[in-house]
Amino acid sequence: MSNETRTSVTVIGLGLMGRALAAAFLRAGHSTTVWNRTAGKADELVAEGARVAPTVGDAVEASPLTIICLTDYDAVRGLLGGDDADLTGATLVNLTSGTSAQAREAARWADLRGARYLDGAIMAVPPAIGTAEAVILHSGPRADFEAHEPVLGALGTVTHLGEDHGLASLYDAGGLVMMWSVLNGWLQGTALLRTAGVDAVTYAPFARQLAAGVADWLPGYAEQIDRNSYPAEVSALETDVRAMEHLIEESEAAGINTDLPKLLKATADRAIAAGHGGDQYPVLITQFTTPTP
Ligand code: FVH
Repeated sequence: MSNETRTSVTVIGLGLMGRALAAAFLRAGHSTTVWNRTAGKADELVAEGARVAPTVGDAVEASPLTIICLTDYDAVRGLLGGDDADLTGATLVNLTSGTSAQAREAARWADLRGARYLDGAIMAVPPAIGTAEAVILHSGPRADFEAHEPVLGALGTVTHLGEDHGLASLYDAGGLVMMWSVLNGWLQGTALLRTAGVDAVTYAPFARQLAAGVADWLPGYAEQIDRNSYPAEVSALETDVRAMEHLIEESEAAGINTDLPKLLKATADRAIAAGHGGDQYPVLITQFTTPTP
């Protein structure tokens, strides 16, 4: 890395994630200032070359770019929303998890305090930080992202999603619901197979292949959603519902939990009742874009 791209950076919040962020900046050769409520969590980073700021205000003043990674937005507001720290002219990148509303509100108060503000979401665990596998999403003014992209790039694969500060949190939520839904489907299948003596390790490669195949359907299904047109090219919803009935029957007969199969069928039943039985599966978007009945 050239000297021009090695700039100083501050990290506020040295929990599991914050320590990984600061360590990645140090490895990339950036002069790194840190601050944490519990001071002892900085010890290892200091041994690696970090400087500890005496106050949170000093930490912000130490660098043109300040990364914040705390438990939640209340902690961020409590720490930086008062008069203890002068934020004038600072650029804050808040990688704390939260909602899109919290991100937009944080952008408003940062603006009132004279700071530039980017929100962000980390789609990775601490050991991945500093590798290309760590996906880190940003939203807010593109110019501010581009000004600091070389430094932010030390953390992983960084992407700017758009000017709306809430976008990173929304993508984060979209990613989490995908992750948990896939995992729950896999767990339901694993529970079923175990009743026949098939262990989780035997079922996992089959489930993995299936999940990858379903992932390949997404671009075509997304086009149907954007066109609001759902011709049954491979299967109609009323056919899928019969398979959902089998899934419920199998689960009941096996004596395992039926919550997930029944939720799947209830959602499809509502769409069929609304006249969509001959349409293809993504027509169920109509059940997700409206409030829970
Ligand atoms: N760890 C992970 O894998 C996930 C991956 C996805 C994104 N998250 C989000 O990152 C935020 C921080 O998570 P974390 O794992 O670092 O969390 P902790 O280890 O519990 O550290 C929390 C830090 O926040 C400080 N803190 C909390 N409340 C306050 C406060 N009122 N004032 C000042 N600092 C506060 C805490 O300080 P201390 O307890 O050490 O004194 C830690 O530095 C989070 O949003 C995840 O969702 C991580």
